[in-house]
Amino acid sequence: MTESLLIIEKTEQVGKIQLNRPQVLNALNTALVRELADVMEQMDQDDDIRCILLTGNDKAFAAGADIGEMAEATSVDFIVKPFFADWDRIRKISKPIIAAVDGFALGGGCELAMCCDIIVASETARFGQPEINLGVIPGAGGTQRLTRAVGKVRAMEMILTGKPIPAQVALELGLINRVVPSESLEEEAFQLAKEIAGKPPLAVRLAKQAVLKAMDLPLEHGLHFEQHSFYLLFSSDDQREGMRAFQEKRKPDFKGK
Ligand code: CO8
Repeated sequence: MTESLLIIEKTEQVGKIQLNRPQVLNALNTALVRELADVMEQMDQDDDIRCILLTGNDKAFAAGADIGEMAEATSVDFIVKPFFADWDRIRKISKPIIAAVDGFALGGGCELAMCCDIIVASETARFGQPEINLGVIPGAGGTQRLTRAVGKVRAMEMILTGKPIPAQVALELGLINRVVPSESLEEEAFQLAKEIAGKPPLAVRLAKQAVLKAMDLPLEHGLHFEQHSFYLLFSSDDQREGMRAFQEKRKPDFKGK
């Protein structure tokens, strides 16, 4: 029997997805990325899930795209088979995604972590874009997202040398949110996911979209998007509930409506 590429669990409104190709350090082959996009889209539609948590194992979050699968590919293969279509599906998930990274997050693994909205890493996690050593460059957003996250000169060094950086440096550069001991990674990331899952879902969704807009829109357009999203939330029940609960000094009960 073939083992599942993903291990899926749903707990307290958090949808947990664990990459599961440990024998190849969770190398991201086409089948795995396809399944990941499928599961994330299902979770995006599932009202019982309000935050997604993506993890690997203690050796690797993911050590990149599957080199075995790519080694003999031609440019035409990349045009004909939509290799990046599933990455685009992941990019469009509207619920927040937290990456819990232990071990290697290299190449496509680092790019996958950067597709997530928040990155919690263990002390032993390592982030890098080593594609240069294989005669290629990052292809799933690495040159763009890494540069936006850490700035031109740092991204340039990482991408041109291919050398990974330890979690603590990634934290100092603003690539990740926090570094925790390996043994508490899962719990810390889950608690953060649970905290976000407790927030009003519509506001969470629009906040995620608005922050992502800041990455690629000029300020004027980004502000416009933010203001319209702000107005829109005043037609939600959760806005009434949130503000009334504040006035009545009680805990709000958000329904996502
Ligand atoms: N692809 C396929 N197999 C891999 C990969 C990978 N990316 N990484 C590790 N493996 C396999 C190894 O071949 C090995 O298999 P086997 O036991 O059968 O020989 C097993 O995983 C364990 O790996 P190692 O023995 O090498 O473990 P080490 O602890 O000695 O080294 C490293 C760990 C440093 C992470 C090392 O495995 C390594 O350098 N891996 C490759 C990292 C890399 O270059 N990643 C970038 C890949 S290219 C990419 O990601 C482009 C993304 C573009 C977007 C994708 C669109 C499709």
